[in-house]
Amino acid sequence: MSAAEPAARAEALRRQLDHHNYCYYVLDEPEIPDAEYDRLLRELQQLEETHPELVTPDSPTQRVGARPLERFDEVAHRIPMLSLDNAFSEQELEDFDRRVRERLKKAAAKVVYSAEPKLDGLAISLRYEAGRLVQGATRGDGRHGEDVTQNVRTIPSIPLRLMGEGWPEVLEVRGEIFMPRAGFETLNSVQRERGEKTFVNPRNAAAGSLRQLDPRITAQRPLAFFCYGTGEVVGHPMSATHSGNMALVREWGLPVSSELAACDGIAACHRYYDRMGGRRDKLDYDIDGVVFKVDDLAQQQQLGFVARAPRWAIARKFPAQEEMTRVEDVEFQVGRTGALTPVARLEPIFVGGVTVSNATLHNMDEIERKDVRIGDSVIVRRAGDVIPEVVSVVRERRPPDTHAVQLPAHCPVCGSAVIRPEGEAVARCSGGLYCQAQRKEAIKHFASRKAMDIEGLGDKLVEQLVDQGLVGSPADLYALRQEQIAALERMGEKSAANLVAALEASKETTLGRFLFALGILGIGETMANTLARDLGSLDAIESLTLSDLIGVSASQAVKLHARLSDLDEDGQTPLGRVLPPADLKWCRHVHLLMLEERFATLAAIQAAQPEELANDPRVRIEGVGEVLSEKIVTFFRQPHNREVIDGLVNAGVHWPDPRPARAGAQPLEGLTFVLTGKLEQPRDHYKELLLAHGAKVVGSVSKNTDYVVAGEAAGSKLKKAQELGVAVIDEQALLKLLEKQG
Ligand code: I6G
Repeated sequence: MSAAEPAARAEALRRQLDHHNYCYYVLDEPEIPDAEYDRLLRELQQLEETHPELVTPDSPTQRVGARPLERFDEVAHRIPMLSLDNAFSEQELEDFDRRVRERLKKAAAKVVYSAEPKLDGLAISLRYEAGRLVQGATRGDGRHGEDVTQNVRTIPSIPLRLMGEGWPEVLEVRGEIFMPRAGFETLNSVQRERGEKTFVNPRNAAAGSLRQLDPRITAQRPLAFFCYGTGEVVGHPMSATHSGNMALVREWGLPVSSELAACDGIAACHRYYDRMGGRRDKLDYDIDGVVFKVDDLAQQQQLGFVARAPRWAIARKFPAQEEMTRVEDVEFQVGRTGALTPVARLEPIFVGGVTVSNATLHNMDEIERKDVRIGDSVIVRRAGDVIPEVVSVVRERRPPDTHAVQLPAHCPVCGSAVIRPEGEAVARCSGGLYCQAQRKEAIKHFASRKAMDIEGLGDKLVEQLVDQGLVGSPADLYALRQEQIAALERMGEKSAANLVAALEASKETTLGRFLFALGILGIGETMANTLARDLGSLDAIESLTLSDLIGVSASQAVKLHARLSDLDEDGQTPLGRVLPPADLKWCRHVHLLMLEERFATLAAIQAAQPEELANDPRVRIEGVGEVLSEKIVTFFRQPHNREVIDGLVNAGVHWPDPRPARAGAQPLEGLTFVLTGKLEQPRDHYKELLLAHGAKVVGSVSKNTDYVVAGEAAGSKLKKAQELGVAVIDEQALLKLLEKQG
């Protein structure tokens, strides 16, 4: 390479990397795979290592690197960072619009507003000089903030240099730094794994991450940025409207919300607010309202400011999703699988648009982790349709007379012992179907849409049937007589007849649905279908043994044999009672159970040759490991479960062979489908058809997907399929494909 070549190559690499960074973080439309990006970055790093004189401050290699600070310096904002007035009702927004029109002397005309969601993050000002990022500052008191330049440089969606050309000599942009929800969840699970403090919400996580003195910590946090306005601008006329300015900064590579829209008059603002409210929980980030701004900058100037807020903008807030209240008591609810869930009984509080008086505490580990005590003041969160939860305790408000939450020793519903295996977060009632709560939940699950799909058998009806002793297990449902049902509360002849017909119709099902309906711990809808497809019949599933599913290799068998030979037991001890040897990491209780299944006692094992202990599993089912194997086999060994299954089959529940084409090959075997968008028939219908033809149906698109079936309004999955070059077909094409296979 000549002397000029490394410099030219470094600049070319910087341009490419800036471009791909923009595609990935700002447009959310990557053009190259991550590995290719990493390769380019490595090449630039190596080049800069060999030629340190080529390193520029805005090189993508220089996002992180500065040393920790002792403290943040103060920054004076040349143009103050204002705050916003709030409107809490439609009327307050109407009043704002009336004031605007009156001041503009346009009382009879409509004003054009620019609208965008108000992100729940931290306000920031970014300063670019000659297109280079030179400063990032927090809002502070609006006149003085903190210099967090080192930290904002680590945020990938913030360009270190502006794109394109013709940008102002000085460009200050204002916006919000936030943490997307998915990043927040990942960050908290990492914090939890490391035994470190978790964050209460994405906003606190974003604030905590930005205010780190060590930029290397900020760099590891999934922060993002949206620009919502400009500050000082020198050497450029900019646009005559706010939306025009946002279009300009977007061209220069700064991220602007894709939700930014113009609203012609106040009625359009109300519609925008309602629409955004409906989508609030589906966005990737938390928002707490919508900001409306007079779009015309000359009009903005005419309107001016009052105190610290512009007269030309307002935030119409959504109902708060977090509020403070007091824990009056903690009770335990018993679920279908016997899991005890602690539920906080709260002093009623209006949050997320409804009055909440119960909130989940998930499990005992969560109670310990959050240190929740009865009598505490807590922050409760209710977002959308999600079950309200206790997020944290307000420790400063803890009164002296709080008391600890105790896990009950006995099930609050049936009195059976409560078991919490060591190291497990979930405590369970050991009562099984003897427990009314589990019975009710098991029957609700059995009847549910994705299981036996018994129309008209809702939760309230199940509760009545169980409470009145008419139904004790799912099999009893099919013995119900019309007059028994008609005599129940809120039932009549017609609804009873409908339910009897629905029960009759539900008898014709699929093996996958039937297995799912049984409610075996750990067997969700997908796994039930996999078992049905791979094993083909209920008989084959019922007769599975642990050694069919779990293997012990020859070398493992030698080690196991040596350790078990050391044990000095009475010769008759069932292996299931022997603890797995602590020095054999791979060996679990289930391996001993498996050997017990084959050898019956420890003495028999000790007498066997090591190679006799080794075995190959007969069936390998994707996703079935040691834990699930034990659950499946244990379920079918319980006499009461077999009774229920026999009862159901005797009542006439039946299904076609899930592998009708087994004699030949499964026509769609080996193909993976994703269903997305609005289809004319329910997705489950196609899912069952595809599974019956041997295909796999998964929820997300990857390079391993063969077909994406896209209906109306298909969104990100369709986009991803197009990016990855996965075949996209519509519903008609899918039907043709299925028809062709017969
Ligand atoms: O705090 C803010 C959030 C969002 C804002 C803002 C905004 O626009 C979408 N706009 C202004 C003008 C101000 N604060 C002062």
